[in-house]
Amino acid sequence: MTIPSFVIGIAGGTGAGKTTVTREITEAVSDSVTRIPMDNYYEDLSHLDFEERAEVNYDHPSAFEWELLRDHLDELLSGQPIKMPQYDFTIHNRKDECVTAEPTNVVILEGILALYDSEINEMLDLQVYVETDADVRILRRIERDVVERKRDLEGVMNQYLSTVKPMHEQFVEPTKKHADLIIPEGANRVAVNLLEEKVRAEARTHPTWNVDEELNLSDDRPDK
Ligand code: UZR
Ligand code: MG
Repeated sequence: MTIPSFVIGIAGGTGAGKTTVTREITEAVSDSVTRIPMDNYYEDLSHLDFEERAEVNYDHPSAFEWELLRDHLDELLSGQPIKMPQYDFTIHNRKDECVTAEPTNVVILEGILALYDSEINEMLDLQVYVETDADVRILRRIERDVVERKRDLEGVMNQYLSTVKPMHEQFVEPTKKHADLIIPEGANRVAVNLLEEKVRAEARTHPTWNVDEELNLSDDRPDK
């Protein structure tokens, strides 16, 4: 059983580069990292129809199922596997199937509000905020939503002005004060490399691995 030794929260506005930073700092040791994208913890909206779901404010804290997220983090931290929901952006809802996530040395919670909840903040060993200018973020958001998520440009613009931007200012940006580390621009090489080194080191400190190593060392001791 693995008890995670290092839990990182990565927050920041939409399009800031959270997912990219997470991918880059975990690539080399992905087997030892459990990634928890916060999108998977949007409330189950199956009781609404598609049009109603499209109107939901997904940038407000109330859109998330915090209770489940806290429980799942708790379970991982006590060495239990979780059944993580999966989210489908094209239908604005959870998929039917869940994915089992096993606890590993390093756990990374990634999402716009990863540093929002005080109980979750207490579970985090390192709080990171990815800070990227709003103009860069909206350009990336347009590209992602129009190209990858097949939304129309006007809809993306309306949503940005009506909810994404005000919610960012009200709820996301203020969480920066909880951050231990602020990464200026997701692509900041130096910051990403430093963080990657830290993740690598933590990924190697497997409790079982340490025990094995100690046993090997003790074999070599002359007094044994
Ligand atoms: P990231 N989001 C959607 O566009 N559709 C959904 O069904 C659920 C979420 C968006 C959400 C938020 N806002 O800005 C963004 N809206 O996903 C967060 N509107 O994801 O951090 O990857 O940009
Ligand atoms: Mg992302």
